[in-house]
Amino acid sequence: MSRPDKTNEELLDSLREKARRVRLGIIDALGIGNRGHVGGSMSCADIVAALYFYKMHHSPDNRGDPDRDRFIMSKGHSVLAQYAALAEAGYFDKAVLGTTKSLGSLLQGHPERTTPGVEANTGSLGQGLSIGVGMALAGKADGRSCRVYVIVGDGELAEGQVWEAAMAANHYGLDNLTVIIDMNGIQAAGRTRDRYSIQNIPGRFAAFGWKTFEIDGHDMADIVKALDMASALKGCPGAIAARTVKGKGIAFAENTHAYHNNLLTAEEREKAIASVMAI
Ligand SMILES: Cc1ncc(C[n+]2csc(CCOP(=O)(O)OP(=O)(O)O)c2C)c(N)n1
Repeated sequence: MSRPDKTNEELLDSLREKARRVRLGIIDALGIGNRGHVGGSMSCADIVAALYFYKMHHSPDNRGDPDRDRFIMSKGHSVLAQYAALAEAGYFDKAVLGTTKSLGSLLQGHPERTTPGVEANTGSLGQGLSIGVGMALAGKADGRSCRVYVIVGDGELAEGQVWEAAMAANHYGLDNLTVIIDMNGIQAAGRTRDRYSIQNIPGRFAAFGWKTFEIDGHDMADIVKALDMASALKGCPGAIAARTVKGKGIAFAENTHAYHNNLLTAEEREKAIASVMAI
C-alpha cells in the first residue's frame, strides 16, 4: 500500500477504521458455530492493520514484486487477522472469508502460501522468526529494499528456536527485520506467567542485541511511531514489545483463555459485532 497523504490525526483515524474492519473480518471468518482462534487474532488486529495499511510496501496487483515487504504470522493460529487484512487490501474477495477452514477453501486454519498474500507457512509455533531471518538475509544479499515483519506470541517465546533466530538476526545485523511480540499475557490454557513464565520480554531481546520498543499494542499512534522507529534502525534488528489484550474488541471474550480457540453462537456473533462497532 502506498503511504496515504494525510495529516497525522486523519491517518490515525483511517488506520483505526481499518483495524475495526480487520476485527469485523475476523468475525466473518469465524462464522457461526465453528471453532477458531479468536482471542489471539483480535489481540494483534491493530498491529496487523498498521502493517498492511500504513507501513508495508505491498500490492495485490504486484504480488511478485521482489522489493515487496514480507509479513509472517509466526503465531499462525492468529491468521484470521491476516486473512481479514488481505481481504480488505484486495488480495481476494471478502466473501471468501466466510469459507475459512472449509474443505478446499483458499483460507485454512493456519497460513499457507497457496493463499494470495501469505508469504510463509506457519502454525507450528517458534518457526516464523527463523523464516524471517532467512528472508531478511536474502533481501540484503540481493540488494533489495524489502523489509520483513514477524508477529510472534508471548507464549510462543517458550520455543527455543525463537532465540536461535534472535541471535542470528543480531549476528547478521538485520536492520531490515522487525519482530512484534503480541504480549497479551494469555496462551491456550491460561496465563503465560502461570503456564511457562517468560519475564522481561523487552529485556531479553535487548540482551540478544535487538533495539527494543515497548508500546500499547492497541494505541495506533504508539504502533505507527514504533514501526517507523524500528524501520529507521541501522545495523541491528528491532523488536516491538506490544502490550495487548487477548480478544480485544469483543467485550465478553477479552482477557480470558476461554476464547483462545472457541466458537461464536449466532447470538454471540451479534454481540461481538456490536462490541467491535462500539470501540
Ligand atoms: C510447536 C507448537 N506447540 C503447540 C502448539 C499449540 N498451540 C497453538 S496456540 C498455542 C498458544 C500460543 O500462545 P501465544 O503464543 O501467547 O498466542 P496468543 O495468546 O497470541 O494466541 C499453542 C500452545 C502449536 N501450534 N505449535
